[in-house]
Amino acid sequence: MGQPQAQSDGTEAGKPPLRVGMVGYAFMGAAHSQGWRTAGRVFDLPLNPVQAVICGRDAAAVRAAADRHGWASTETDWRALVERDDVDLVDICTPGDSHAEIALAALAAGKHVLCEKPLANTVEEATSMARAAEAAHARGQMAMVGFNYRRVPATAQARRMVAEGRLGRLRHVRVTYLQDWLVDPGFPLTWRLRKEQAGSGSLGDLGAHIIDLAQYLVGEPLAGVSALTETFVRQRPLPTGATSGLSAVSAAGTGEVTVDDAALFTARFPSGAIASFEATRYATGRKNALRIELNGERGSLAFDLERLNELSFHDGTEPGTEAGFRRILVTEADHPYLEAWWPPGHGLGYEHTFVHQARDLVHAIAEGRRPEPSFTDGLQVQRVLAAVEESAEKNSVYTPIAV
Ligand code: SOE
Repeated sequence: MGQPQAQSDGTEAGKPPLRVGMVGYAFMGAAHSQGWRTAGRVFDLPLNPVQAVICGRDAAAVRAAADRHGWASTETDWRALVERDDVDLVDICTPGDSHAEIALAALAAGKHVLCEKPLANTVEEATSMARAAEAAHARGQMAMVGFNYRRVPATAQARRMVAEGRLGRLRHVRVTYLQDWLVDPGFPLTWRLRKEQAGSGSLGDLGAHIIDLAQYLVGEPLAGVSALTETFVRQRPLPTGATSGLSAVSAAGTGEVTVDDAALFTARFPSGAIASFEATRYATGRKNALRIELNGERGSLAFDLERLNELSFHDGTEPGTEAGFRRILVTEADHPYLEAWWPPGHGLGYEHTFVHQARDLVHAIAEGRRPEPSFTDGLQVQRVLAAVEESAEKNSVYTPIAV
């Protein structure tokens, strides 16, 4: 671990603060809270993240969230949070239908912004957000999208290896993101199943992650897609309002599911690699199985989020009699993000991706550097999501990604 001088609240003395205001306190709010709480305690950061205020509409619930996750104060109206003088950065952890409004207000109020994925519910919203963010970058305000899987040490190590040419020219990219929390048709109609709130279903929720991750690993944006989507269960019980993580309680009555349950598409990268993507919440037994494999002329790499401290690497330049996939344990101090953590072999988990995300954003802000993924990167993912929907509507017609 790093050796900063700790104060009684565990953060570092003598550094300028970065006062964070978070909107939303459910699953992603809890995950981002971990990130803000831990980043400055583990990494030697140029700014000291301070959990200034958390916002939610239910006063009692947001107070409980503040106590649980270490926030100093609460608000029940995000507009009040955005206007506060003691907030430098607004972290948006709400459903997609409020991302654009909050982000635009925060940027207009002079704040830095971190926004959960997908950036928005439509290309139109994402375009206005990217425009505002680019103008804000020029004023020294930074805006980043929360594609946290770039921050798994193993995926960052995979990016390094691709960039170093260890795989040579890429031919295939194979990506799946499989969950199963909708298999039960009695699972209630929560916000993730409503187009007006979530924008799309498994496509925006899971597909956005794998689109971003694949483009990040390959190092270029997708050129076009041919897609299929399906909604398997079209009516679901209405929820009572009580939700926790991905679970919820149902009440009497049913409502219509207005998003996709599964999305499949093939795609082309401009450099010639072809790709397949699959996102679903109906892969019985698969809880959070994000898997990616890259096959190049010189080698192959594979990653599985359920074994996130590992990479599989086949070095195609080794003699055939000795070659094969070997496991790289990504826990060495020289691996990305691991200089500040535990000795080799003492692995990390899901929550550490949010710590690394906070770390990277703090550095970008302090160094006046445009963070990655920027809102412009988020807009590009949004265009891929739109092209997938358009292609699926036209029975898999190849649909180029708009630029
Ligand atoms: C639900 O499918 C979910 O929580 C996503 O919303 C997250 O982005 C993903 O990381 C885990 O699964």
